Amino acid sequence: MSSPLTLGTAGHIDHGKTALIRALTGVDTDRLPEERARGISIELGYASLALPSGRRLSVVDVPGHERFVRTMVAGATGIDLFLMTIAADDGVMPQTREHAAVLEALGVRAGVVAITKTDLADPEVALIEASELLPGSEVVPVSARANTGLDDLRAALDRASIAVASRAETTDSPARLHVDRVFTIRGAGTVVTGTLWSGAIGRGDELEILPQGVRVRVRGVQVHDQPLDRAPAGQRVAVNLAGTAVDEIERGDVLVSGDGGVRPTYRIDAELEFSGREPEHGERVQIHHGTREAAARLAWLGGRFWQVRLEQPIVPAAGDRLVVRQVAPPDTLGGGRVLDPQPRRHGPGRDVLARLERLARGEEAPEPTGRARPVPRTPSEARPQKPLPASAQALEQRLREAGIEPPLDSELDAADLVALRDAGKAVRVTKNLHYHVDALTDIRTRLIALAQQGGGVVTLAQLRDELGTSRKFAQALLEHFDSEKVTIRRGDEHVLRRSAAG
Ligand SMILES: Nc1nc2c(ncn2[C@@H]2O[C@H](COP(=O)(O)OP(=O)(O)OP(=O)(O)O)[C@@H](O)[C@H]2O)c(=O)[nH]1
Ligand SMILES: [Mg+2]
Repeated sequence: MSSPLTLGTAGHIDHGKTALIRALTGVDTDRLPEERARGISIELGYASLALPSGRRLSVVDVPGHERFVRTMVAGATGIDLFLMTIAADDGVMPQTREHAAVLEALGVRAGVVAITKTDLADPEVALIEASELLPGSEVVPVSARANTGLDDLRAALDRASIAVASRAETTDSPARLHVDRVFTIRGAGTVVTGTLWSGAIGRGDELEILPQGVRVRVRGVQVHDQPLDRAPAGQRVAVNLAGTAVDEIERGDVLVSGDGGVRPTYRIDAELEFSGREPEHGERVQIHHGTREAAARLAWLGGRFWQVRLEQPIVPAAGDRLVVRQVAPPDTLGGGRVLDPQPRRHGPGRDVLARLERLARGEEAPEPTGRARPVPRTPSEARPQKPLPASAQALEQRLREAGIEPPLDSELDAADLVALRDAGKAVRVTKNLHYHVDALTDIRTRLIALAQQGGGVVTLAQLRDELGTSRKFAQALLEHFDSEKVTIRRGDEHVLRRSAAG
């Protein structure tokens, strides 16, 4: 059997993507009542398409509306080939171009163009526009209404598939799935779906959800509603997870095997190309990676190289694709490739450029200075490690001894505090309160034990008594552990999350 591949639709609103997928597969991917009422796609839709050769494609049907381009990008990451629709009566329109730019940025070059609605208009002009926009792709006139051209389209998709190497050949590599949906099934629990980028996932696997770091076990795997022992990469997979609740995972998170090698990062060095306007140095943009979207500043390093400084962590590997979009008005600027997923913070320079050139050519290029660093959890922690000055060491000692009741930030030296935080020794708990990391770890253990004694629930008064401290400190700590997703607030109670219970 040929290897699994994923096909993504693309094209302007109302150009017949969903109608064409229904004509090809029998599946109406517009499932939401709002989609049916408005006659447009809003969310990603999924189907399975059998080709004449026997190959089966996982289909992701995307919305064309200009307000949902971000959803389109989330659906298009991880696809192997595209099905671009251009309506015969409308021709190339703004989102035809924008989706083409997204596909280009994602490096998805294989695909077929369908000129749709040929029962309404002569396809001639659209055919010419299509071959200008996507030279190198086969163009097939079709009509979902009159059921014409569908066999030609299936045959063209078979031809386009041959040229694509399936990701299933990467089964030896660690598993990585970028989550696009999370839901519960009665009796089964939490299910996540997404396109499996690499590796394989099977029942019993111990995996991790990043960036949260929640450990989960796989209860079952399905591909297009069929249970499998083990699903290889290159297709859409639904994974039933034990050890996590639905509210602990969202679109954009990444399910990885422990040896995945990928880590959350707030910074990457990338090779970028812009089809439209080139961004300014320091410009704030939207970065799309996998199914995640995060704001970032772009620092120009010279040539086509940029450092991307993110406001939210992403979980990339070298070689992953990125899409760069303008914040306002929203538009796709371009995209490119991750060269270094964990660089230090740096500007341009001859050594930097030489190293990035080597990485771009696929050569090894170790960083000049030591690279072993702890996983950065916050942008400030991601700064390079410097030895602590003596005054900061003294402050560390003071915080450690203060334990549950540290002094207010205003009583401390701000520079030393920042140095401690950067070194991972101090953790900000409220706007003006830092704890020593060891004290906080200890408190977390006691909080979890206390909650477990109380049937999974803890109150402010209970934590205050347990720690023998004041209401003020207990309150600050509970808010911190709520935000760290150890507990979740329900009225006056704080409920221990299953993932934290260990
Ligand atoms: N006459 C005719 N109408 C079509 C054809 N294909 C689609 N339509 C109609 O065009 C309208 C839009 O079709 P959809 O398939 O929902 O378009 P879409 O590209 O999925 O739209 P979005 O997902 O919202 O971007 C619907 O009313 C369809 O019935 C066709 O081949 N011929
Ligand atoms: Mg649609």
